[in-house]
Amino acid sequence: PAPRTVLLTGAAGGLGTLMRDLLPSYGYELRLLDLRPIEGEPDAITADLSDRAALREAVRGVDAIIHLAGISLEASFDKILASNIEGTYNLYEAAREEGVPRIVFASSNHAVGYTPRPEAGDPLIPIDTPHRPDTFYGLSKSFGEDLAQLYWDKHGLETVSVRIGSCFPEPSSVRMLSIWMSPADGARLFHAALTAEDVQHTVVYGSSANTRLWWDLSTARALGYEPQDDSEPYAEKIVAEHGELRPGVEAHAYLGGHFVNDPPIWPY
Ligand code: NAI
Ligand code: 15L
Repeated sequence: PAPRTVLLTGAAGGLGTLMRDLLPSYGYELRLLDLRPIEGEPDAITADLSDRAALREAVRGVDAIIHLAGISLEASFDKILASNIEGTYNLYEAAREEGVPRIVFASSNHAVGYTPRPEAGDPLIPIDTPHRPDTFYGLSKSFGEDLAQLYWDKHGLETVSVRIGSCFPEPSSVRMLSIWMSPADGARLFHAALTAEDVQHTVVYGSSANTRLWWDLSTARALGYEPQDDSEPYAEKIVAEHGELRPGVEAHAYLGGHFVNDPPIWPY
């Protein structure tokens, strides 16, 4: 049966807020969880991913989980370890113990961030390109994808790992013209990931059908995802402001963009 009650972790965040607006129209009843309280949502669960008892209770009885909670940019290894690596493990354990059948995991393009971006005319980046994290943050997403594979192989817990590009109301850089996922397409993709049959562990790129797309959306489309948006209408203004991506500039050379060379707190 199609999932109805869905736990949304990271519900206070940017993407969580967008999805709280968009997913109910697909018929889901969302249970919300975040470290931070959410204004206007008195029933939201305020809990840290380190709190195993709270997670066990939070996942009890849901049909699926969309796991967005975690640090969403580069940070010290210790912080990434606690929130993204141990936190994601704690959530998977709670789901396994409570028999939740499926998780949609917010992976990131930064799991493969050191992959050179395709030049015009090059083939699209395939989904089975090797992990090449560009940060400790990206490394935690590579870990999450492997954890998801383990929980499928060992426990039969299904996951769709979505390597999200940039999901914001509008693209704001030249790189984002290639990897942007409109919020409406994000909701379409999460809906497909929740409802497709027999996903086992499927990894997909998460973006709109951008004219300047860098990666192969076929595994996402195989779930039933039909993207409706394209960043190209924003291109003229963004390119006029920033210029096209330039050869020889490190931050322009890889999928991960500036994450390869300017994490804000490097060196650790
Ligand atoms: P965000 O930083 O706005 O939201 C993350 C939320 O997780 C925050 O509300 C935060 O309080 C919560 N959180 C952090 N650590 C926690 C912990 N230990 N326990 C409980 N809650 C915790 O990030 P955003 O942009 O909403 O991203 C959501 C997810 O999607 C993240 O996992 C991020 O890595 C991933 N992602 C997002 C992309 C985007 O374009 N927005 C791109 C690629 C991946
Ligand atoms: C991510 O993984 C981040 O969570 C998001 O804030 C953006 O920086 C995005 O990647 C990106 O690559 O633009």
